[in-house]
Amino acid sequence: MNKNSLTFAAAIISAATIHAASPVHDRVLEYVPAPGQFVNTLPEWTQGDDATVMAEKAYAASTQSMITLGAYGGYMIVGFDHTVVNVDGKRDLYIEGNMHSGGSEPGVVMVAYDINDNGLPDDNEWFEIRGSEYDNSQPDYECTYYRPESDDDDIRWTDNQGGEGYVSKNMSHSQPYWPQWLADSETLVFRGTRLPDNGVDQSGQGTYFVLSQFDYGYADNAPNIANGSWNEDAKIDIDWAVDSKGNTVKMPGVDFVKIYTGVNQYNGWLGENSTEVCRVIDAHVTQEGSNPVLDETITIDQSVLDAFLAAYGNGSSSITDINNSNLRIYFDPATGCANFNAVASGLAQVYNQGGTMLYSKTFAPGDNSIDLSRYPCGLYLIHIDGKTTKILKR
Ligand SMILES: [Ca+2]
Ligand SMILES: [Ca+2]
Ligand SMILES: [Ca+2]
Ligand SMILES: [Ca+2]
Repeated sequence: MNKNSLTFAAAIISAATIHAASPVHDRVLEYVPAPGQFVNTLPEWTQGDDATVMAEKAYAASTQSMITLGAYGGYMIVGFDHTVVNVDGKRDLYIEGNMHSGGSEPGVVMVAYDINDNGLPDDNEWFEIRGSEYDNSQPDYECTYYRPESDDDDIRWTDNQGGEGYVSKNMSHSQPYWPQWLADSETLVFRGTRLPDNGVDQSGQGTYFVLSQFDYGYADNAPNIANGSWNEDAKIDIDWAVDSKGNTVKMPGVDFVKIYTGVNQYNGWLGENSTEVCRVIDAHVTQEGSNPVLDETITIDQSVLDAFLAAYGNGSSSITDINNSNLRIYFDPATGCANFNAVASGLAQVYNQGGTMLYSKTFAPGDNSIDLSRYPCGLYLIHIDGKTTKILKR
């Protein structure tokens, strides 16, 4: 059974238990900062702490004070004790940072719905939040940091765009900048979107940098509070989620949030641009502040969930590298058709498990349907241009 068929039963059980759901993230699944001047102090690493202990410390620090994500790419992944619902026309996630005027350090936000209900964010469950700088950003960016010979050395990085530089040690922070629980790794590699530089040297001499705020869609970018309330500019609308090609994805809600430092810039004595994160909060509350209260009257829109699962759910499968892109095929139980979107024309064939060909037809670029409505439920093999995947008719 999966959670999508258990919604009603779960609602009955949760009504009978004492604990109300919390709007604040209730765990940190991964904490992997890039090197930086607050790494090993926010939160503090002590001898013997491994990645599991540091994720627990990151949870405590993020809910009680703050954590650093270090330089470009450093990240954390959080989970909740409930699904944060995507409410139409409203921003759904409120992310606290330590932004003050002239000190924006934007973090890219990614969101995941636990499609396969395994309690973990799987690679194919993530979608990026398309913030205001999406079209000015470098996609598919990769940055590699090299462990220094000595803890006193600056930390060198290179990227996949021909760039290189250093995370420089400074006088104020003498501790190692390399995450000490990852001391066995010779390199740390981070991949994602690189946001445009937002630091401007007002002095012209590298002594006074102002880090300007982006319009919307990032963590640690806007002040937490505006006019005495949670700042709308520090909130994220799940409707901003896009797939890897930039197409809007209508998600029913979010079970996991990933935040990573999105700018790769060194700002004089301020040091590297590094995102800080505190609490990640379901914005649908009846009470804001330090003890927010979840609005439990808000529920997932079943039609949005059904459409999302039809497009991305368990019935879908994908074939990699057809005309240099992934081709996703999904079965729509309402029509009995297997649907896919092709970038070029080709040949589609369907076989049953006995090896009998049921269908063979050329297709055109764009949306295509293979009608399986007259065949029984079960597993089918689909060949697209000689490559094969399986699809489950339900
Ligand atoms: Ca929304
Ligand atoms: Ca999952
Ligand atoms: Ca910072
Ligand atoms: Ca900050």
